Amino acid sequence: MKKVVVVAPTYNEIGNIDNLVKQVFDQQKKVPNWEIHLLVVDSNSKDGTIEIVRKLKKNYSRLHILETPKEGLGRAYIKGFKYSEDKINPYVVMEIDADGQHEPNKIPEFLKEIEKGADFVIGTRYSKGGSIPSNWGLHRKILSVGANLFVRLGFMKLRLTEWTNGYRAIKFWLVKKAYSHLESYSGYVFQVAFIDFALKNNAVMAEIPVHFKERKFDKSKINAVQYTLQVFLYVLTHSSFIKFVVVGFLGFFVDFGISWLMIEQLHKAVWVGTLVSTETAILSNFILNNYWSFAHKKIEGSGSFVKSFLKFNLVSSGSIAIQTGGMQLLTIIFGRKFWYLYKVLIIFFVIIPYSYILYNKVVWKNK
Ligand SMILES: Nc1nc2c(ncn2[C@@H]2O[C@H](COP(=O)(O)OP(=O)(O)O)[C@@H](O)[C@H]2O)c(=O)[nH]1
Ligand SMILES: [Mg+2]
Repeated sequence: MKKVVVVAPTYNEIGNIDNLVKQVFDQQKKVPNWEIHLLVVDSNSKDGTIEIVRKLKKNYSRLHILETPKEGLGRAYIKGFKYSEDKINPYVVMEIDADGQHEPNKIPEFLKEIEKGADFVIGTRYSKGGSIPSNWGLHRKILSVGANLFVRLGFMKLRLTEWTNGYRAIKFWLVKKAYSHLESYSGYVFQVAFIDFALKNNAVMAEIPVHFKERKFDKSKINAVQYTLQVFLYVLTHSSFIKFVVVGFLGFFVDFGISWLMIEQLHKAVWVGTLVSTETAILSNFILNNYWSFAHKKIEGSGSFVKSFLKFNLVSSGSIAIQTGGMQLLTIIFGRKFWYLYKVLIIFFVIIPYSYILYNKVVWKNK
């Protein structure tokens, strides 16, 4: 029988923990081929949460307790995962909030997705069938929807609708692999870092819709300003897409700078200056993308490096052809007065998606 450890971090959840424990173990009868364990990771709650859990432990042999210092949600989870590995040896771990916002009766659905082949199942509030509390104020709704949308767009991974909710099931092989990455993220941003890591390691992702209920007791422990900042910084420093756009801009300056140098300063023929500058920009873009934007798919070894560089040249020639053709077409239709506007539109709506998709599908394919 496969073991699943449901890890529930708690910080002052005395009014909620009782229900959580009962409801989690109520799911056992629905999943006879799984052995459900619940690990409460308490970070030094001052309200007596842990005393309640200790009492409950007498009735539930698969209820476990880990006490940690208060070092943030991410740290509590990592410690919980390591404890599970040492003491329980699970096939899957789950993340769940202990405050009643995640309904434990969804646990069987998570496990079903795992059985169907997923490595990482996310409970999403933002697809059909999921929800956030309807009585939340407008600013809270905007913050929640906005943060998610920012991450989705920042990573250009639109097929995932949820990045921040902490109701998940993850196969343990992936957890072990992720330790060293996740250890740098002690707070709530750990949730975003975990999905990013899973995607970069080609994990099979799945989503199931969940309702995010109103908290039953006490209030959220999140520091919204600090959290928003951490998420923003994480995306900026880890998104291949954002790095790819930055490299594109740098390439523009390399191209322009060398052209200027060769044509204006060295008085070379325009075609020579253009040829040298374009090819230098293509080469520098390729290197920067390989070692920075797509570092997780890095091409190594001189043979494959040259082959990929040639493919990169082909994709780049394609974007020159698209730009030239597109500019010509728009000029014929609308006249030449707004040529710069056409250029900006073509770059944003055609060249950027075209290059990003082909870099991912042709040059830096998944390993
Ligand atoms: N162990 C531990 N649990 C935490 C910590 N911070 C928050 N939690 C728990 O994590 C869960 C989610 O926290 P919550 O404040 O409800 O976040 P929100 O639902 O995103 O507003 C709850 O069960 C909290 O008790 C922490 O530093 N350590
Ligand atoms: Mg909560």
